[in-house]
This record gives sequence, structure tokens and C-alpha cells, in this order.
Amino acid sequence: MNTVIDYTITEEDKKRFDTDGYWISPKLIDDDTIERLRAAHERVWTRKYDGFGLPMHHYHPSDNPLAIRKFDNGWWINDEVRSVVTDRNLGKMASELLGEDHIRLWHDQVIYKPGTNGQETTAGNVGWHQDYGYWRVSSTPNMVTVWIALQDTDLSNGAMMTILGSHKWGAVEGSDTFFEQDMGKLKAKFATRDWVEEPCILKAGQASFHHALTFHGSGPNVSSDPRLSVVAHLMPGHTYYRESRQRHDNLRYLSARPVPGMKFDNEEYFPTLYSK
Ligand SMILES: O=C(O)CCC(=O)C(=O)O
Repeated sequence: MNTVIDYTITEEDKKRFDTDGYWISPKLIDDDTIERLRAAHERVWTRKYDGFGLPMHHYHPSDNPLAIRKFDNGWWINDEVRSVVTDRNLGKMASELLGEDHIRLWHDQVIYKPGTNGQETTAGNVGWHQDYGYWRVSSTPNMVTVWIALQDTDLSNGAMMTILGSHKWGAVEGSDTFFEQDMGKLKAKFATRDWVEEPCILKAGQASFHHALTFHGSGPNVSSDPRLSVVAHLMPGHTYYRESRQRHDNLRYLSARPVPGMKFDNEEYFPTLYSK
């Protein structure tokens, strides 16, 4: 049983992804699943976990209720999240967009951006960054992030924005800036070429798929409700550890003493979503 609909990427979808660095999907999950994932959010933030494990990271500043919160690898501790981020049909779409035969999960995120109810604060911002800015240990930047909205999402509740075509800029130095919240300062740093911001306007259940080199970020959620999402970061099956000055916690799941060249193919930690 799949949680995600079976959608075949069209030539036009692929062209959009290749040209702009992102693509907006049709509604991928039904209303019941959306409700279950919203309930999953409530459970994980109160540390009610499925199974006996822990997530990879848990970022939840206790001193500011308006701060962005997130889990990495929510699939380790929540069954609903697992059913979506490991779904074969999600992998199939990624495979078609990236032109890769085999797709695995790199890791996931469960993200909660509180509503400020009109209060001005940058605490919920996600700074302009490239995902690959964090993933330089991966042998390929040909990876994709699937950001699934659990409510209608637009700029009023802090929709993610992408920079059109920025995936063609390559891996930009210092682009691991998710947690920096001064969007203007980051723009001044990175907007050395054509900087066209495009919001990802999504209905609940729709997803944006962005390339790992696409700059993206998000501003305040001034609505009165939190903005909830589940995010899957996906990689090709041939991805291996490329030596880099930067490290990533995924190296721990390769081996206690990982060496460059090792493939991220341990099913336990990097499950296959799709194989052609
Ligand atoms: O949730 C956001 O606003 C940004 C998320 C993000 O950076 C990502 O999914 O790669």
C-alpha cells in the first residue's frame, strides 16, 4: 500500500525542474494522510515516539516559542513520517526528475514554523542556503528535496522560496546557512548573479521538489497557525562518501571508521525508495 499517489513526471515537469531548479507537484497525499501527519507533528513535539529509538537531531529551542523547530530523521521515531518519506512513488518521481535509476533516502526533516499572529520576528526564518552546502560528503549534488505541505502554504504563513535557476551556480562556498536568519544579509552575500525569488505556493498535500544546489529559504509565518511540513532528502543509489573538509552525521551510519569511496547503501539507514 502506497501513501503517496503514483504520478508519472511529464516532459514539461522535467523541463521545469531542469530550468528553474524546482518543480511543484500535484497533491500527493490524501486528506486522511495529511491529518495523520499533522497528528504525528503533535506527537513528536511532545516526545511521544513510535518504537524505542531517537531521531538523529532534535532542534527545538525552549527559550523562544516562535523559533523554527525541526527533527532530522523523524522516520526513526514516527510511523506516519516513515510511510511517506520511504514511499516508492516519491522515489519514482525523484528518479524521473533526476534521471537516476535508483533512489535512496539521505535523511528526512519534520519542520514546524510557529505562527507569530502578526508579531514581527525573524526567529522562524530559514536562511537562504543550498542543501548541498551541508552535504559535501556526498559524491553527487544530483539530489532532491521533497517538501510536503500539511496545510495550504503561501507567503503569509512562511512559504519556502527558491531562487530561480540557482542550481546552475554549482556548490557555492559558505552556503550552509539554514540557521542564519537575516535574509537581507544572506542575499547580499549570495546574490552575485540574477537573483529571482519565487515562492512555492502549495495546497495541503502538494510538494515542492528542489535540486540540492537550488538556493532556498523562508521568511516569517505571520498567521496564527503553525506551518507544518515533512521533508524527504533523496539521493541516487550510487552515492558514496566523497572526501571533504566538511563532515556530515550520515558518515556515522556508514561505519565507525568510514573511508572515502564507501557507498551510502546501508538499507538500515539509507532505505531504497525506488529501483527502476
Ligand atoms: O522549511 C523551510 O522553510 C525550509 C526547508 C528547507 O530548507 C529544506 O527543506 O531543504
